[in-house]
Amino acid sequence: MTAVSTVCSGLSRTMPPTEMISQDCPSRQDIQGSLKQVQKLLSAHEASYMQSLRNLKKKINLLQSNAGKQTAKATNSTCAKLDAPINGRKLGRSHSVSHEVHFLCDPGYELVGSESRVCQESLTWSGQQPTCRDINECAPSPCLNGGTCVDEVNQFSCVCSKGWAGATCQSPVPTSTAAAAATLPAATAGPFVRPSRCSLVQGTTHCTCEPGYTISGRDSNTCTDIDECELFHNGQAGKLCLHACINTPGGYRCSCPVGYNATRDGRSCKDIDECATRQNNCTKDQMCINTYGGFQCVHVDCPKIPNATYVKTSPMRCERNPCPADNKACSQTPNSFSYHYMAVVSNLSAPRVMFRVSALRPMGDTLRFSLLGGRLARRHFTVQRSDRLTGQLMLVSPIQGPATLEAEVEMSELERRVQLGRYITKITVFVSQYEF
Ligand SMILES: [Ca+2]
Ligand SMILES: [Ca+2]
Repeated sequence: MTAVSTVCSGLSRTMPPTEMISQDCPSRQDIQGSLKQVQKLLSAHEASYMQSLRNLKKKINLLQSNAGKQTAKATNSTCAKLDAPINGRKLGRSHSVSHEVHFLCDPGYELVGSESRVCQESLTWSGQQPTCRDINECAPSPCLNGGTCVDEVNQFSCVCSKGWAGATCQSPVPTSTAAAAATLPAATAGPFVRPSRCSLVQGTTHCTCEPGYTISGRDSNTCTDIDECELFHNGQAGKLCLHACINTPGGYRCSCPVGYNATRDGRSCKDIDECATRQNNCTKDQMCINTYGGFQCVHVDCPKIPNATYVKTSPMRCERNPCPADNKACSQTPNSFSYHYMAVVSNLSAPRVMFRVSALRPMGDTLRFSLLGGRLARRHFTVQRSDRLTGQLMLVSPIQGPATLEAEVEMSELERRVQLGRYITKITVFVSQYEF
């Protein structure tokens, strides 16, 4: 009855005073009608309340079972211990489910097999155990004039055939059977041309040159410099220098672009790590990212998005402040933004995995991974799922440097197709000008 009286007085209260005079309290029929409406309203409320309760119960059950699984995992959910490859290293100590280990080889060795392996839910490792294979420095056939190449760790040596000497068997050996020596005057001057040394042996003249020179043409009195750069330029033997070759009188040398140092063998170039050696001008609030041939100073500013505010929780991460209750616009904005920077060389072969995004403690029944970002990112990248909790950013076509590309991977959590959370990972890829 209280409901009825409330309806009656409620009606009276909202009536303008002029109408109150002309209208009495509602009839019995009106009251019954109103009562039915209130009952309907109540049962609708009751149903929705019960539904919320059921949903809440389900979520609590889900959380409980997840927590249970995690305690179970914590006790015995590690993959078998992995060893570092011989002549290499293993990065990452955790052998728990969804953790990753990475493998590196010592200088002079190259990795064969999986660069990284993930401990899967089945308690087995993904991929293949890698090995470190000695890089074959003899592959470009560096020994000249029939010399035999001997591959050593991080270098090579040449066993020269008879009559040749030098690091790459580039120099003819003067004949030792000289009976009498006579030096003839040089026909032409200049550092690339030298007089030959001729000896008279049993009535025949034999002429030889200094290392790095050779007798060209019919004039046995003149030695000309061997242009090693030209000789190896397009030959099947491969390139003498990783970058530029400079011919010098009696030899050659390799040069590297700015930002690289020559390696010990003088033929390759190694990036200078400006970030580790303080050869950078990044300010205090910037981070130095070493790139091939250079470096980048980066600074993360949290995004400004309507209806939400973000705060930096680490130099590379912004998290959303809690949304006010019932603010749907806020709850649909991303929960967090993470920033990652990568340096790669130009023309890196594809397909390959560039980056992985994993959910540690996912909510809801479904995880979805997708690639956001512009046309350029879509031309070179795609996002794939690698296991239930992990999405990976794949390079699908090689990138010609120099270039800077940005890709955004979105991970969303859903429960019965309703979005619970969104997490954005922004990956910036610095591509070098050269393929090293
Ligand atoms: Ca030369
Ligand atoms: Ca660098």
